[in-house]
Amino acid sequence: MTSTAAPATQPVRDSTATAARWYPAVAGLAAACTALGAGELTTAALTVGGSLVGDVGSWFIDLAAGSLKDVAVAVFGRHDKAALVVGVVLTTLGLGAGVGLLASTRRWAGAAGFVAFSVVAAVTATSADPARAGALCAAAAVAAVTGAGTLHGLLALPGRGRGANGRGPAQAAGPGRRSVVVATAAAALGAAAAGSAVLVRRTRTPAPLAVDLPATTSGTAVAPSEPLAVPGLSPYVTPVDRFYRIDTALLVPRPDVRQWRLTVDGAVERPVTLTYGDLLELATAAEPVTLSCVSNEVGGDLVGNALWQGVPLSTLLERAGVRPGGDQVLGHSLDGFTAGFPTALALDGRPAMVAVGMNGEPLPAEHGYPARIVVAGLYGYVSAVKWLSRIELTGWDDADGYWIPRGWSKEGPIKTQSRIDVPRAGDVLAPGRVVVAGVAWAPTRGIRAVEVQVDAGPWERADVGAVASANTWAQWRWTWDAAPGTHTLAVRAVDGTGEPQVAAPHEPAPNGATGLHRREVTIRTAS
Ligand SMILES: Nc1nc2c(c(=O)[nH]1)N[C@H]1C(S)=C(S)[C@@H](COP(=O)(O)O)O[C@H]1N2
Ligand SMILES: [Mo]
Repeated sequence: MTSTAAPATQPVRDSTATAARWYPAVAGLAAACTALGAGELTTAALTVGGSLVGDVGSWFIDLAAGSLKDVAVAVFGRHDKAALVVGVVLTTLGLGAGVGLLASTRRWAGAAGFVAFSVVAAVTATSADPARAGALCAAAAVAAVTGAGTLHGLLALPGRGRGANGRGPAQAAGPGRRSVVVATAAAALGAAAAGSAVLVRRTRTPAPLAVDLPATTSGTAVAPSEPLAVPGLSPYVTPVDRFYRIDTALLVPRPDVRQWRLTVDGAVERPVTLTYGDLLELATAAEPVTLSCVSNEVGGDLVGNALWQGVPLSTLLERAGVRPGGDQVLGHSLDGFTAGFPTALALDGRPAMVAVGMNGEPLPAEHGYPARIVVAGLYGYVSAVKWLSRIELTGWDDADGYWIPRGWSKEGPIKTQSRIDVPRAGDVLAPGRVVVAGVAWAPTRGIRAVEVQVDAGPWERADVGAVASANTWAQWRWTWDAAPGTHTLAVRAVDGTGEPQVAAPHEPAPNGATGLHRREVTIRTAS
């Protein structure tokens, strides 16, 4: 084969020069890798469950939560959290590359860059997780020293200043192949350290205690009567693995329950402190309660019904003795989240408890292990504190929960809502008998009636399934004699007080969406 390539010398010199230009960026990136790894390993060694990267991410969540008002309660649901961690890591690597480039002309810039970056990381992480301030600052310092040292070493490698082949003139200033190999090794070492940190964290994380929930002696059993069974219809009790999850926690808190305590304090006669064992012993009440997120859109799935087992708040408040002025129950989470609601609602007879069980099992980590608050009829953001550590009694105006200064209403009663589960949007179905089914909820008020409308036709009564109590959603079903064409189905509910669901559309902010759920389906022409 005949080569038409240009003489080799010119391109080689060019690529050497390019490599020389980019080598400091590669070195900076590698140094950032070692800094990240060292920082993670340090937090993993010094704390249970801590992470420098995680807490920088948490700081970002708190920042974003204040500015993205419309979506913020829901936005940090699932995948976004992984994306956030990746974002923090990529930003760090990018900044590292930048510091490397700066340091190639001004040596001091390497150390200065890593120190400045670590100070920012320490400050932001500590503001998100003040309880771990010492460990986070130590980790940031270790990261700074490691990063600056690695960068300095990589930029000073003897291979630098000689051609890639080791024979070129010094002016070509390409990095030695060895430098690139060493930089790659440093990056790999950093990645390995970060990986080990994950393992260390996992081994240091205490496993949940294997406990049996006590037998329940009060409360409401889930209705034994047969629920509506329609393929695609939400089951009356939502299985734990299908229950929505919403919280601001980047890393799920996993406390050691042997050390964990719940305190009830503030405006009380006698502050009370309970261990997990104390709480389990008292947790003999069970109630099915439908929980919903204020960010749930009309037709959305941020709602679920579970059987919660726990200690009635009334029991705990009685023990502590609420003083005059203690008219807000403010729950505090281990991760700093707070939510508050009127004390009167904890004592008006509705299910309001510190729950330790969900659907007959101890609470899963994602849903608040070891204990959380559940109050029937209130959106989660004003009540359902997970990873509960403290119940503080305060004056109504003396403290606000996490979401209140971020633009959401101080009070959050759940609005009456209904949803079509089947048919699915866009379904193409045969004409004739079509089962339309879904759920409707108005916790504490209950559902009196559900009606379905096809196009601009009359509102038709649906069958409403049996419920265990007015605090849960109800399944509903309606049989439609469907004619060919494209049709829009709509649903509306009437609550137990006779009040119809609000039909006017409104976005979730600031206190819950309203509007009717509609679905467009196509019915085939009979063949
Ligand atoms: N610690 C903590 N508890 C929290 C939250 C949170 O961000 N942190 N979010 C609340 C919100 S907005 C809702 S809707 C419910 C959701 O509970 P779930 O994830 O068990 O469904 O938890 C509430 N409890
Ligand atoms: Mo929520």
